[in-house]
Amino acid sequence: MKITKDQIFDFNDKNKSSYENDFLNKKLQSQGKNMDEIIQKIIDFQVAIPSWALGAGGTRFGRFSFGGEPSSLEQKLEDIGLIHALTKTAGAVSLHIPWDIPEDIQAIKDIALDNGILFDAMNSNTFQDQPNAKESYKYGSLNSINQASREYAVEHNIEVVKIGEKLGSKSLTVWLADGASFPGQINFQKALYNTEDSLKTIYGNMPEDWKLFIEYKPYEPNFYSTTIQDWGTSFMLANACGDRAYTLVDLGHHLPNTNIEQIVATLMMKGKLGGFHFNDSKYGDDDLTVGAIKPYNLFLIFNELVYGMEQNKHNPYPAWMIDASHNIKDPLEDLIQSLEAILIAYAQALIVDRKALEIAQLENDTVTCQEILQDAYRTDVRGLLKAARVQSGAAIDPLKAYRSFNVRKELINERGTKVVATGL
Ligand code: LRH
Ligand code: MN
Ligand code: MN
Repeated sequence: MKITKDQIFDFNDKNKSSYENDFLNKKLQSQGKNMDEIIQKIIDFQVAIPSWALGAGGTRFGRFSFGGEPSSLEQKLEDIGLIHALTKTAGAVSLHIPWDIPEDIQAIKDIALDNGILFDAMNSNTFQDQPNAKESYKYGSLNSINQASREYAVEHNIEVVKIGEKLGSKSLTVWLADGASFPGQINFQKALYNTEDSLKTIYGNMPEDWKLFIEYKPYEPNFYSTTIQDWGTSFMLANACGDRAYTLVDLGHHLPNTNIEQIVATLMMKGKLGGFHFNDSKYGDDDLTVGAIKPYNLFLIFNELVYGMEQNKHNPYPAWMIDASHNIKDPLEDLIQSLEAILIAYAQALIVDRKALEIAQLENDTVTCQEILQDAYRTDVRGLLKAARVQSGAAIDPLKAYRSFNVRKELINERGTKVVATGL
């Protein structure tokens, strides 16, 4: 299935009555802000869709298929193409190898090009043993005490970079499940030493224009210790690797109540925030729809991201990706909801009156500081998103358009009801 420009145009024509930005425009002008520049920033914001989020996810207790899910990489790219046609915000894919090994590279590149999709960071996978694996990752991969497993994991990462090079990707994300489930199981220092050594080898084998993103996570699947458990460990490893190695923040990878916005600020000040995985959580790494649980928190994080993007020019423009998955919603609708939440938080952060905030901070006027942030957060910015969408050729209301075009029904007609998607 493909959504045409004409379909979007007709939809927007029928739904155009629904936005009005005059009041907000006046308010922004009084702060010396240009609304058109803000709208352009919203248009420019592109978020990669991971290849593993397009089928219904599951838990270790079960998985409930949705019907019409993609069963090949080609179909996954087509699904991202649908989301991108509706939103014009999903112009990139992040591949997980070996879940999505492209067999015919040129064919994959052609489909991506046809759908306006770029290849963002490649993800390696050393947390599962694949059929016919020569070495096992049962007791770790890059951190392993077993040299053969370590080398096997390093080789896999180098292989992933080679595939990425053919596709036009420019970065590798490494997330390691490596750790221990019981005290005494591993030697912390040796595990960290091996991890650093392995990452340096991977880094040394990357092309000079590639970046390495090191993702951290406090627990799961290991429940006693994880070798790269927090941003500090990731930051330290990135520094050990070199200038093109960075920390990657996944919103779900923090212990409850961690101040993620402060982590973002710290990393950006040091020029080391490379990548970002969006999701939301109530308990752990729940991978829920972005903004579904803690939207104010998401806004506070974006507030630091926007500040960092303006102030810390030595920090590269971060690679954005949605890393969400669950087992009850239509995955495409869920991704559209996530994109909406991301853009809302971004737009709210863009309209923060930064000059007034700086003055209030200088005067130690805590109440005004809080008022300024909450004023932005409490502003309905959905009209800005709609204006951005009309300009970029996206559907003014992507979710409504998705339903009115009967996308899921069409996909089920094309692909059937019983499809097994690859991935988590
Ligand atoms: C680990 C993680 C990481 C993986 C993805 C499937 O929890 O966030 O980014 O690649 O999930
Ligand atoms: Mn992640
Ligand atoms: Mn995760």
